Amino acid sequence: MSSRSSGRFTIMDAMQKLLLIVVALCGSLLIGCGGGEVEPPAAPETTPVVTSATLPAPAVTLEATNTYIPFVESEPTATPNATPTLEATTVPSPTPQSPVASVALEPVIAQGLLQPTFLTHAFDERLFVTEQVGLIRIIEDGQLLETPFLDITDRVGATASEQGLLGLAFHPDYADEGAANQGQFYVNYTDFNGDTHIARFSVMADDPYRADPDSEVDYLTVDQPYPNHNGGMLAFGPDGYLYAGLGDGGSANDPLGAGQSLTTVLGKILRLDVAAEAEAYAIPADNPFVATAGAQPEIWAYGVRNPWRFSFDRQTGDLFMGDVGQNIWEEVNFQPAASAGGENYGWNIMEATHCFESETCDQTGLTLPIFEYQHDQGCSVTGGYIYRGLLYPEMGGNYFVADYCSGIIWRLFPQGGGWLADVVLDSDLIISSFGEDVNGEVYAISYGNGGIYRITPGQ
Ligand SMILES: [Ca+2]
Ligand SMILES: [Ca+2]
Repeated sequence: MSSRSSGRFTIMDAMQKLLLIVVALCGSLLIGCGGGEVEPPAAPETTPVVTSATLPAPAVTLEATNTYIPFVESEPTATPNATPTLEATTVPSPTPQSPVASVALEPVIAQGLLQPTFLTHAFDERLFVTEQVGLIRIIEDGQLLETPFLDITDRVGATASEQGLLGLAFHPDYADEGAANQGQFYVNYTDFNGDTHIARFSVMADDPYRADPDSEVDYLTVDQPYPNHNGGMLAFGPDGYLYAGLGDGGSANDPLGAGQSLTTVLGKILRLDVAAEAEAYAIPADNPFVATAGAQPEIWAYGVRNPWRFSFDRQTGDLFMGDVGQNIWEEVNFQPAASAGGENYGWNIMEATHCFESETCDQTGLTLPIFEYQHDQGCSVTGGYIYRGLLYPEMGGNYFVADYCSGIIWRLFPQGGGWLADVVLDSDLIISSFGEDVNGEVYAISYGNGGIYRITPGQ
């Protein structure tokens, strides 16, 4: 397949990349990385911080990046990689094919979206893309349709870089004629107060290209003490429950102690039964903390800082979760499909595999990541997908993850009880998210220039 390589790296390319990095660091969708924290004035801070006053408005970002022509270059396959392979306690099954050495990005649309944050499907060939301001757009046959699928800009607040319409999941029965949840989908957005909403909407009965903005059923509202670390991911697990990621509330260092506290839903992965009742969610009886006094029964796993993007392996049901680190380390976590929940992913005792701001720490009971990288390779991890698509069988079993600031894409592959991690592309995109279509093809979402790119094998 064609890559986006445009030949030699030129001064113009270098300048474009520098511009992109500056834009990325100065106020676009920064998912909780240390240098981009949007801090309240009174919050204690130990790290260099870009204050909200210095952040340009989103429109500035858009202008700056709309003129950008993406340059994506395949990595030489022989490039050595300094990233260590971390030992994992579990290796997913079945054993996949082989690790890919490089990937390329093939544009589906090269521009046109406004600050896209996520991509998914509704069990047909169309791609559904969220825009941060509060729109869901449809791409059909390579064309971005003009009329939005959903417009809730009247209730979505996106004044800070990590706010807005952040997540979307179609109910597994969305396309099932006569099912109770037919035509229903779920979104995660922040409102004008910055508070999180997980809400359900319904498609119009007579138009599969339009959803009804008045159909909202607000399932869960979560007070957000700080503008950043709002999580945002929604995904249905193989058990049919809706999983939602919530960050630690924000600021820096987890001032609320949310990650390690079971009394708050902040800093958690939640698991909700949205099918049992018509107008509210129910708590699955086997959620791990339903019998724990004082614990929020929605909690599935805890100890996360900002689990911006996670995904279920559509073949095995295993969970991969990127958790955005603070100043030094970014991480990817793995949860086997057989997990009963209750994992403690470590924050803020640890940042990835390192004791946080301490020489030593008690690691008892913590689940450590399968992959980490340092901030010399980026600033904010964008968790992706394990490839199970049809077009490129040679990519089967490879998990792709990126860094938001650097545009680097890594591939993880199980090997020898651990995970082989290598850079497979150093792109110039600001990758806000990955997405998966109905056939399992994987896409990179370019926040900066509003494009969607299919991941293909490299050359
Ligand atoms: Ca927050
Ligand atoms: Ca962790």
